[in-house]
Amino acid sequence: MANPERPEVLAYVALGANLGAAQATVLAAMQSVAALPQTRFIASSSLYRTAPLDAAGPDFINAVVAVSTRLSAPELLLHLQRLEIGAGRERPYRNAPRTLDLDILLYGDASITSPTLQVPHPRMWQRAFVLVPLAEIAPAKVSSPQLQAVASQEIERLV
Ligand code: A4P
Ligand code: MG
Repeated sequence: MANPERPEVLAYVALGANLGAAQATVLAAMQSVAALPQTRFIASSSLYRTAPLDAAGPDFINAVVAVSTRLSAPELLLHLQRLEIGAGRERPYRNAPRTLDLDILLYGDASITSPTLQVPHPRMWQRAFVLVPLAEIAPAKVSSPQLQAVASQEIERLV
C-alpha cells in the first residue's frame, strides 16, 4: 500500500551477474526492480560486459537502474535480496560467481552505516562496472576524475 507520509526517494541500484543466462537475468531484474511496490521506474543503463574485479569466474554483465521509491532503504534491500534469491543466488564464499547481485548504490542523499547496509555503496568509486553505467544515466553523479580513476578496468557496452 502506498505510504503517503514517506516522500519518494531517487535510488540507484547496481545489477551484476556472471553465471547462467546473465544478460537475460539482468534485463529481467531491471524490470523486477522497477515493478517493486511503491516504486516507479526512472531510467536504466545499457548492459555492459565487464572483466571480473577481485572475483573469479566468467565475465560479468553489469548495469544500473534508477527508481523513485517510497520504500525505506532497509525495505528496498530486503526486496532486492528476495529478487536475488528468486534468480537462484547462492553464496558459497565472498565474491563467488553469482546468478544475480543487486546492490543499493545511492538512496537519495542518505548516508547509511548499519551492519547490514552501507550507502553510498562503499566500493562503488573503485569500480568501472558501477561508475560507467551510473554515469550513463546520471552524469551529474560521477565526475570525470572519478571515471578517469577506473579507466584501466575492462568494460564494454553491449548494443
Ligand atoms: N550490504 C551492505 N551495504 C549494501 C548495499 N548498499 N547494497 C550487505 C546491498 N547490500 C549491501 O552482500 C553481502 C551483504 O552486503 C548483504 O547481506 C547486505 O546486507 P552479498 O550480495 O550477499 O555478497 P557480495 O555480492 O559478495 O558482496 P557485495 O558487497 O555485493 O560484493 P561487491 O563488493 O559488490 O563485489 N566484478 C565485476 N566485473 N562485476 C561485478 O558485478 N561484483 C563483485 C561483488 C566483485 N567483482 C565484480 C562484480
Ligand atoms: Mg551484493
